[in-house]
Amino acid sequence: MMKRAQDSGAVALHIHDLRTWTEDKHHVVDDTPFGGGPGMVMKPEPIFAAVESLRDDKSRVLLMTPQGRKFDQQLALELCAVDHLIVICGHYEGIDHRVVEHLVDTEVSIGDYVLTNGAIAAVVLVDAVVRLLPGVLGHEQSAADDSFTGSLLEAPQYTRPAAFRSWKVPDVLLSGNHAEIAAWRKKEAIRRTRQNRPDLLGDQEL
Ligand code: JFB
Repeated sequence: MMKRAQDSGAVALHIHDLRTWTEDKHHVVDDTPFGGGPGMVMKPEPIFAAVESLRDDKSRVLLMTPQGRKFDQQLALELCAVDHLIVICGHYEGIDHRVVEHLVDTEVSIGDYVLTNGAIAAVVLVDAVVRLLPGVLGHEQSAADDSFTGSLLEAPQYTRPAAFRSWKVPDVLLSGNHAEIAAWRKKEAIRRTRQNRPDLLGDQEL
């Protein structure tokens, strides 16, 4: 998807090594934390130099961090309308907080689990945003139909064969009755959402 999006001109992706913006012989980007504690913290100077050399007035600066705003489809839709995203991917235990306070527009977390570095999270964010760009998916209706754009999970899907190891595809899907199929899908979507993601149904808790 990313390759085709780039080839079609829908998006350009550039990956930068922060060490490019260091001035010391060993290209050091981290240091020990003030006040003590385990691990290393990313120094502010290379990050400020990198972002200030890359940004323009249409840029939005994101920082991948476990402390960020939870990434969801709503944020993906918001970000796909931005001309230029700069995604800072940290490593180590953390990042000098002056970066957060004076450089970053939005701190983003892809979920409540702990990764080893921000680049893994950035791949997830970029994938979710790029597939929303005009012309990337090809079949334009699907992005709008997806789970989470509405408030229900998608209904189960089946393809041939109609019987596999004695497990049969629901008769209604073979009936050709489009109104009945739509009603069945809605019922199954609600069932699945109640089972796997009751939080999406809100207070009614069906
Ligand atoms: C993102 C990261 C680390 C501090 C740092 C940079 N959902 C997510 N979980 N973990 C990350 C994330 C996002 N987005 C994440 C950037 C960095 C984790 N680390 C490692 C681990 C624990 N505490 C460094």
